[in-house]
Amino acid sequence: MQARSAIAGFYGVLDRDDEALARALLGGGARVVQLRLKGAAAEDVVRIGTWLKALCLEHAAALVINDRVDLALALGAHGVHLGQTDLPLAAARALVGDRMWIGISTHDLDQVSAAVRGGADYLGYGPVFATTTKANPDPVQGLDALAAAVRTADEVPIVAIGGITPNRAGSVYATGCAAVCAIGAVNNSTDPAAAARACGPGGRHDRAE
Ligand code: TZP
Ligand code: MG
Repeated sequence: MQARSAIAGFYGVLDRDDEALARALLGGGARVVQLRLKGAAAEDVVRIGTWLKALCLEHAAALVINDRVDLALALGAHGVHLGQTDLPLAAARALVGDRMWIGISTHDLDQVSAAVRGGADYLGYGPVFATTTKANPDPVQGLDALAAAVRTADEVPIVAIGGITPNRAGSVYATGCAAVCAIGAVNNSTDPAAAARACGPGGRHDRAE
């Protein structure tokens, strides 16, 4: 699977041990699910990642592991997602080679340029809007900065993240980003599959919040 074809539309994040939520993300159109369990024990990430990988494969979707290259390798995940203070891109690439996508979180244009130069397979960019999901978030970037990031990244697909809701998704896609991630608005929804679908490229983006 190519990152450029999978990083498209709704990008799901599983942030808890919840198979029903994982099924809703995939049923709602996620082509990628990132397992993001901040502070979890390695054994829990591997246990949850094992059933999540099987579920992703059933849906022809990709599994990405947040933060931990070692656990991504142990799970045979499709990719690993690294922040600016995680293992540096070059060191991660030396470990995984071409076996795994490396996604890099970026928060300004210098970080975008550096990640592209370093050979990242895709980028996260944000927070586009204010978020309460992430501890100590970087400054809000806004839609114009997201559009500039998309231009800077050129062929490298960008996942927009941070404070995105179904009714904001249309303006986010209008920047040219490849994919949209919405954690709180989807995972805390009473109908996460419908919320995920509404954050996809074919979703309805005109609903009142
Ligand atoms: N990186 C930048 S913002 C963010 C991450 C992980 C959290 C996004 O969560 P939400 O609920 O979609 O704002
Ligand atoms: Mg990280």
